[in-house]
Amino acid sequence: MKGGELIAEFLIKEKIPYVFGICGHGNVGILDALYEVRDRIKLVSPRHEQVAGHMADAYFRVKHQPVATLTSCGPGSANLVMALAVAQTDSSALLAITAHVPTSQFNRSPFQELNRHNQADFPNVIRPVVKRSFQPSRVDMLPLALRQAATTMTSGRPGPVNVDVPFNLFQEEAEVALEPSWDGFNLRRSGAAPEDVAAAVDMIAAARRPAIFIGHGVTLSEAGKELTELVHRLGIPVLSSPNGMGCLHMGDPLSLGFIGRNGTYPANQAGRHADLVLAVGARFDDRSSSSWLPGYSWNFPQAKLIHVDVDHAEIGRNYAPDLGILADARTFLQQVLAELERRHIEKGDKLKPWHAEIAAWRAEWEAYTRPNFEIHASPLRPERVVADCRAVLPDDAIISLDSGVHHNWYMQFWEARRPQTMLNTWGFSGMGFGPSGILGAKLAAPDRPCVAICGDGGFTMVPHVLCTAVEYDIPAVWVVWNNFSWAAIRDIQYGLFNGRELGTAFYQGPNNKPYNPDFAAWARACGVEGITVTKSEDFKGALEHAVKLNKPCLLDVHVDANIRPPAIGTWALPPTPHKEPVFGKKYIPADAGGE
Ligand SMILES: Cc1ncc(C[n+]2csc(CCOP(=O)(O)OP(=O)(O)O)c2C)c(N)n1
Ligand SMILES: [Mg+2]
Repeated sequence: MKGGELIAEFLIKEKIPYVFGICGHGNVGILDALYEVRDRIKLVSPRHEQVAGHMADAYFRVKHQPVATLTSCGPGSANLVMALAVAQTDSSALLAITAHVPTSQFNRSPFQELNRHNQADFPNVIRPVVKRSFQPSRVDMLPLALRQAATTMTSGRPGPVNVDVPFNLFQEEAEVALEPSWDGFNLRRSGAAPEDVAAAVDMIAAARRPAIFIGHGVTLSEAGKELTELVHRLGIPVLSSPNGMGCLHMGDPLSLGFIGRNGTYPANQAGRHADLVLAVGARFDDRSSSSWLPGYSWNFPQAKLIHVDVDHAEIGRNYAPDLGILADARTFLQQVLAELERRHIEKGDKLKPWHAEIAAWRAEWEAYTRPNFEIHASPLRPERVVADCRAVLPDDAIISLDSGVHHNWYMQFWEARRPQTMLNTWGFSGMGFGPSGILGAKLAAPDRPCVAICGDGGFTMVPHVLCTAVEYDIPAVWVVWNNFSWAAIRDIQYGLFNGRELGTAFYQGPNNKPYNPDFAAWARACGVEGITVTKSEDFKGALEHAVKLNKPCLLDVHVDANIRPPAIGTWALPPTPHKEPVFGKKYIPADAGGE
């Protein structure tokens, strides 16, 4: 069998229905093998390798089944780095097959070989952004490499894995057979030690102001049901990082939303005042911890911390836990539920004062924010875009967000109602993920509305996603949040550097007239329906139309750049002084020496 045929057979056997990739001289050998199996594996070729990577990443996040990317040697694969970084930092699995120069040409500096330090050195280019890279150099090395790659990407904490294949392997033949299939995702789950479960339940039962903090680990582990059961059984409020959103229905009275500068007031208050935090599959990064400044979002070590994760490296990375537990989120929650049952621990009245405090924070937050959701304006108020998306989109609709201030608004106000419905580039915040990922999401969930909400800047980085949607008939919707600026960065610049601005907005001409392309016309040029929305009264209907259309559609929505999301915690870039919250005061307990 030729190596290319073996790889194609592997993809079929492992039920990988899609390869997202772009051709190059390095991978024509395997394209020919994919031609043979084109009825069973569909090749989708976007116009940029970064898009291919984000599509595969989003496909996994929606379906929890990995797909593959295919890129050529040198520049084609170099274009993939960004997408791998996004997948790596958000623990998303994809199989990146990269092609390389023939082994007989290693170290001769053929076209596109990077070899200053080591032959065919692409695996070193991507080392920090993959879980593992494999470089088989003979056809008979492929079966093992493929099985190990597949197992690595989906076991433990998932992540992107690379198989780098020299050109000749696609064409050379050997007596080879595939190794047994890998187990698949989420099949081997680790549990906590019984004494850790008992200790965790002791701490939970003793707490008077407990809070649960969830992250992507809960989503990846598909532990929404167990989480909801625990939360309802004991009445513990939940704070969520963006990639954990929807594991608990965010309309639930115990769902307080995101914590940190762009979080909600009730979430930050609960974090500041909690006496016990149970963190599950969450990692206390700077944005969900107000850059670890005590009293802004969390109050460790005054609060006790139980930190549960499948990855040792995340347990206690930023806050030393009182109890660190290495376990799969769902298994751990099942163990806790069983222990509660065994000890007959129920909700009781002891959390009533805590619930009353939370209800009061909620009411303050509602009174502060709600009126802005009712205001109609041109350009649109950001709140209206969020509210109308929520009103129009069904609970199972998928939204993908990009990096930017539009994302901050969704972190603070989006109400995800199901797991795996809100896709965020959280760890790396790579612009391009939102508008590209939605194509992969739609292929993973063809019967559900899939809407990208992305900045005008971010969309302009990958506008060719429209061509791919047309070529492959992928009816995704893009809401371009058009504020004529790199607004997230413009606002940081304004805030930290006395209102001076350079390089953070789009202008034309000597008078700095705001500039952007006509996005709707651009869409039409690609064969996509494009609608410009300049006033809030028109947005809801336009979105309804776009979702019903069942064809790709772009809405160019002019949003007011000068209305900023209320900062609740803080975010620090030392040594520059950080800003204080605009609403509510940070809480420093008396024994920490006052404010
Ligand atoms: C590829 C990439 N380049 C630069 C950045 C830094 N960055 C973060 S947000 C942002 C501005 C985003 O502008 P836009 O897409 O218009 O979104 P807005 O903030 O206006 O909502 C930039 C440049 C990034 N995260 N990713
Ligand atoms: Mg913008």
